[in-house]
Amino acid sequence: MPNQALQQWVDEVAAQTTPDSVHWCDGSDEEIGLLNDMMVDDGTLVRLDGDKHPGSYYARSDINDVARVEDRTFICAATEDEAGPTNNWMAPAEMHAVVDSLYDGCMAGRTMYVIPYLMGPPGSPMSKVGIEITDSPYVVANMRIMTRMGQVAIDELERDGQEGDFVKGLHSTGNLDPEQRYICHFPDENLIMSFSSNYGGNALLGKKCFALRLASVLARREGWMAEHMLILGLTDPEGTKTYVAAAFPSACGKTNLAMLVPPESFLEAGWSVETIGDDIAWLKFGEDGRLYAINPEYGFFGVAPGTSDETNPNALASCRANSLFTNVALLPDNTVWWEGLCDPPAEATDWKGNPWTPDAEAPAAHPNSRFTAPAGQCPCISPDWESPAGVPISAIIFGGRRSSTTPLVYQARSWQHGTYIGATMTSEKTAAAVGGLGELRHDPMAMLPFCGYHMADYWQHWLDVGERGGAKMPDVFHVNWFRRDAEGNWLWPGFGENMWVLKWIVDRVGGGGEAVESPIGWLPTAAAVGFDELGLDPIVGEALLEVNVEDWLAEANERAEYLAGFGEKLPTVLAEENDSLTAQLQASGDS
Ligand code: OXD
Ligand code: MN
Repeated sequence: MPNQALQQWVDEVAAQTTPDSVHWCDGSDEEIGLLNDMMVDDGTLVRLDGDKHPGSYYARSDINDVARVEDRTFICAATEDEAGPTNNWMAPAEMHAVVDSLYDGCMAGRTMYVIPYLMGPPGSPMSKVGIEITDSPYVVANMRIMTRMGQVAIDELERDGQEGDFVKGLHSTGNLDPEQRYICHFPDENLIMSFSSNYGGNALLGKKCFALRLASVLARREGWMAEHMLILGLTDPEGTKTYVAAAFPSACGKTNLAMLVPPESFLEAGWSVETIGDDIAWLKFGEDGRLYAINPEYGFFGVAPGTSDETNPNALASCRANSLFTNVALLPDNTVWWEGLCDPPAEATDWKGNPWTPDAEAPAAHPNSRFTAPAGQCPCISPDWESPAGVPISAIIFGGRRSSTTPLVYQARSWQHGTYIGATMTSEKTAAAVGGLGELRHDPMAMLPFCGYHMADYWQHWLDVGERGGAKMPDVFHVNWFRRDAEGNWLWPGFGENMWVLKWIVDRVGGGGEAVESPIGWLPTAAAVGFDELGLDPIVGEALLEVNVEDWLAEANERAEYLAGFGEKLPTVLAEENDSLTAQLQASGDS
């Protein structure tokens, strides 16, 4: 039986949206079987080949509904200052006046699904409950993969004895009109309202809306961190485990890094890599004063193009069965294909539903096409991935797509310096959000589209957490797999070979690893990151680790302007870190 607070909210929503019926999702196999059958019958889904993709389905979105819409995403905090300059803001009452009426009668002729879901492992003090109400069975099918759905969430509410303590998410497909598309967050009401989009990041409300935007607000209030980070575990040949978390902007390879297959030489030596999560980490202090992380999600919502047996065999194995594919290409034998998977098929139906052959100019799969796959199916999923206590984090890695300037890897001198590095991260834009592909933009801690409050307050929160953790805080690093030469060729092989960089990071947190000081932080020696074993041309090796004084002075100048844009709220230590970088660059240029 649902509790009173929950039943009351569901009744209110039903009275407003006037669905034909209300269905409480229990997350069972039987329930999803019936829903999938229904969606196959009405053409929402195509059932994929039962041998090659058992229990899996294919979907196409509306062609205008393929990515997150940052310009239509709002943080409706009480004041504009609370939302800060990086968020769209509207006062709660004003936004309610705009969006509430969109829901009047919007579910007429449809079924209203009530999805109780749990973010985090059952029984974890870090886990939290959400309820999503939606009129989209496609959203239900995705949420069932991405979250722990059903009684497990209701039980958790009861265990806490806080029956009203859930995040409300109200979603309707509306008519998919982009002009009516709104993704609204009301931090003071614990409420998300999403209208007119079925795209994952806009409609699966447990993910970006709850686990990052609203959770970041809760985290600040309650003294923890909600971050756009993968979590992975590395075991060295002696059997010592090191867990790291890494923040990269959307579609910059978090899923690939989280499931990395080490090169043969590492495997032979006894190294292994385990996945805990590929997108979101909630981090909290443990009793020993260290930061522990859980993955609040239950599945992967991964970018399909570029995923192959070479680049990420573990992701492919994860989505072989019981998965959902959206906006990839469909083959005549009811299997799926996307650019980069393998050689192009002779014929396919593209993501728009049109016939496609390899001489077509446009790709067969949308660049932001996705697979939704159960995390438990990942061959390298960690035995600790559902540990209620989480895993202790030894290193935090920032990264972005930078074709120039930023070296392969460097290490911050302190937590404060690391916070500065995260705060001033920039990356080239990807297809995960609408607009501006390839443009360089600031994406602090990879949280630009996901921080639910003032970005400068968020930086202060990082600094405060660092004060509290002191010497027990993780070491901080920055990586860039995407540096190119003058002809545009990648300098670094990436993928499995990123293990060389991870090994250096593990060595550094263990007190070893050769490093040299530079104005931007500690750099590895070429030998410490395997340039010899990789047979890299020394010129390429030098370019990968180069800190060009002129480029970096220009970078520091631009950063100074960016930071100044945050006005009075900017923590002064971040401006000081930037001044110190400039001074060190100037000194090194003079010598
Ligand atoms: C995602 C994103 O889908 O960051 O994870 O856009
Ligand atoms: Mn993401």
